[in-house]
Amino acid sequence: MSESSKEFFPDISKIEYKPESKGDALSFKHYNPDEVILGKPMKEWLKFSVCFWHTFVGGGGADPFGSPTYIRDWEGDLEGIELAKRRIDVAFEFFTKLGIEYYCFHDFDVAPEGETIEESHNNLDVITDYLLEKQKETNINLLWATQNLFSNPRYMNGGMTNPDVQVFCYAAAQIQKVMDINHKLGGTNHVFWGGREGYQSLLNTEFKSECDQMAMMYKMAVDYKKRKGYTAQFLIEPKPREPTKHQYDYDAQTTLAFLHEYDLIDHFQLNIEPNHTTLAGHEAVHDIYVASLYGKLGSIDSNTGDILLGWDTDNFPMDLAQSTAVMSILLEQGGFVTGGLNFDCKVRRESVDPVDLFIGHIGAMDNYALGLRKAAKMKEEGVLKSMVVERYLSWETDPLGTKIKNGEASLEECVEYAKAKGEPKKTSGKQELYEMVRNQYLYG
Ligand code: XLS
Ligand code: NI
Ligand code: NI
Repeated sequence: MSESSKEFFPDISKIEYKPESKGDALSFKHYNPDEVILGKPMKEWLKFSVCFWHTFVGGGGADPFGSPTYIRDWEGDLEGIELAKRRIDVAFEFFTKLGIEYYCFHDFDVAPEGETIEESHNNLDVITDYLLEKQKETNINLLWATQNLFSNPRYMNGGMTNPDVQVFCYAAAQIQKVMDINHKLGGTNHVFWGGREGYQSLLNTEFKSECDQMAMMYKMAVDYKKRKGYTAQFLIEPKPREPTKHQYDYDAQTTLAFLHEYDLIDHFQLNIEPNHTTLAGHEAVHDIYVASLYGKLGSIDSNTGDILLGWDTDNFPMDLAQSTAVMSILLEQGGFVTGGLNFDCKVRRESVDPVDLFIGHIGAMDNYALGLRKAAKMKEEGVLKSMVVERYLSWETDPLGTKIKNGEASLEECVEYAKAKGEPKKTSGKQELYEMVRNQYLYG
């Protein structure tokens, strides 16, 4: 039964846009959902989503060195399905008060895993009936669902890439069920994140067989989707390591190469998480940029790492330079089609108050809204863009440049050209100038 009448954050009302309200943590200074920026309301450019796992399940702030630091009073002594429903009630109040219209989950974030596949499926059926009711009541929708193929000990050696076919088939049962419930809930994407799809030691690993297995699972999922007439967009979320030492979906370029290799490229897009990108040794927006350039940026797990900690710390994205860079890429590609900005973030273990959950999201939403405003101004004025165009101009103005690009030139022609022209002049890359101009937009 829905307990919708019960309020879990009685002291917090709907978060409003109050640009003048300095010092008030519970209002937006920059996020004005219906304000139109470059032809679209802010909420459409941003398509914010809350992740269920860090915000309503989590480990109470536990880390490898310490026990949980907080408990959520609303959980009381509840267990099983009752606890699951309570968390959903709290979550929908939270989404509504924040004005966030999408959410995401792993299968066993929202429903308890049973002793058998049948029992788990039954729990998911009960819970998704409940979620559907909530979605209808609030008009808050599912951005994506995914299967947890990493927490249960059975997956310690991988899910899709497990050496044991029995485990592979168990993973298939979860993937199929998530496809079914995602369809039932109208989810627009289905995410695959391979935390244990990789290896700890090459000594005991058949690398190529494992990648072949993963591709086969994807092919079967694509086939099932087609037969069922499902439409959710498949997304792979790259991450180079953690928990496994090496994960096969290392980064955007590696994942795209995998999809091409196995002829799956037309069926998938990418879900990019900046904290994974930095873990791969790239700067935070690198994978978002690469995915977008190849027409494969489906969705973003918006978060940020801590430069000194290095791991997937899932901090709320509060950095304006990063949000502006992300929004510049999104403006360039015309926004999201099926995806959005999902906050795959958790409050710090020291942030023990329930209100901190609101503050984390509000701060990050505002940071993205301001990033959108800055990026829109940069795009409209086109200063940085024209500097880059200028830098590559020879490829347009020199007839040989166009010929090479069109694949019509030979190596001999290039050599002749080099000889005729002699030593090229050194052209400054002007990085400092680019940084200065960018800063004028960010802080000017
Ligand atoms: C873990 C991932 C995970 C995915 C969904 O690092 O970010 O949370 O988003 O399985
Ligand atoms: Ni993620
Ligand atoms: Ni992550």
